[in-house]
Amino acid sequence: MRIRVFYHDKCFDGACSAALFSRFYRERIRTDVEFVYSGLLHRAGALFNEKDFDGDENTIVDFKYSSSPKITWWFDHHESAFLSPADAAHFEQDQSNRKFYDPGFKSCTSFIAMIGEQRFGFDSRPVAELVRWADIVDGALYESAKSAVEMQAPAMKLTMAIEAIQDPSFVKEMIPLLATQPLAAILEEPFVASVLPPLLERHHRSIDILRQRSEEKQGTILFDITDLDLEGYNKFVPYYLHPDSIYSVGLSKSSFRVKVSVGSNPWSKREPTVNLAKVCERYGGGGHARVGAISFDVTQADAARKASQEIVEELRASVHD
Ligand SMILES: [Mn+2]
Repeated sequence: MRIRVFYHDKCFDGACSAALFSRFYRERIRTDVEFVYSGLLHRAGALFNEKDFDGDENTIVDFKYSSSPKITWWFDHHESAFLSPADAAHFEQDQSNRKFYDPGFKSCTSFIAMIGEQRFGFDSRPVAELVRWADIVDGALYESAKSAVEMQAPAMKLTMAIEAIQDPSFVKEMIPLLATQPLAAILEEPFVASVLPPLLERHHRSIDILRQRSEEKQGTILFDITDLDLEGYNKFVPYYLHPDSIYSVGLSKSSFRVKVSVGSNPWSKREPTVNLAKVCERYGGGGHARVGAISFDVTQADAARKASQEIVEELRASVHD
């Protein structure tokens, strides 16, 4: 029996969700299974390829809903979970008891742990460390911007590697370890340990670059690093550099997309009032109320820049100081 697990790629919670789902499935659904992992990324255009849903069961975790009959399990906690009202209606009518959605959860990992426990008798105690850190990382529950940027805890080093490493086999190799080993032990694995020093150096360089490139006005930071190979930078650096900010809007670029990242400062003394998922949805993106993103095709850099300008203006206009 082959179970294909689609997860939000380049995301700590996405990888942890895939790991926890696999452990849950093996312990509570059936033992004799082989898991095959496929990362999904937000991009301009179609997100899913029906022909990729080739497992005996196909699961999506921490990513948008698909109404394909081949998808048999789904867990998500993003506010923007449905690509269309038709998809939302399709989910509402689902009676399988295998598709679950709750945007109130800090991480999809903790959501899977709770559903597994309450509905399927799963014992989540052995994965308590994973669940706790998925909530901290995905819910931005760090005590300060400094602690979010300093990379002390093993989970933060793993997050940095998951977000920055381009080779798709890296996260797939890590997933089976995440729900079975302590996070500190995963750092010691040669395929992880070997990539950390250059990534830490790149992280420190990115702080210097963002210091030069970011500008804060009316509580809103704007920066453009599309000319640099920096996708996967730590998203808390802007708030570390501008502690009084409320929002940030950043433009970055990779081989297949130009990304507009829209976030709010988790340590701001002023409450953000704008729902950023809604703002991003207007441009075809999505996310959570306090952090979202929009992906443009790599040839649409001008449209991305225009969107970022409009969003910055909207956010600045909403801030009264
Ligand atoms: Mn998540």
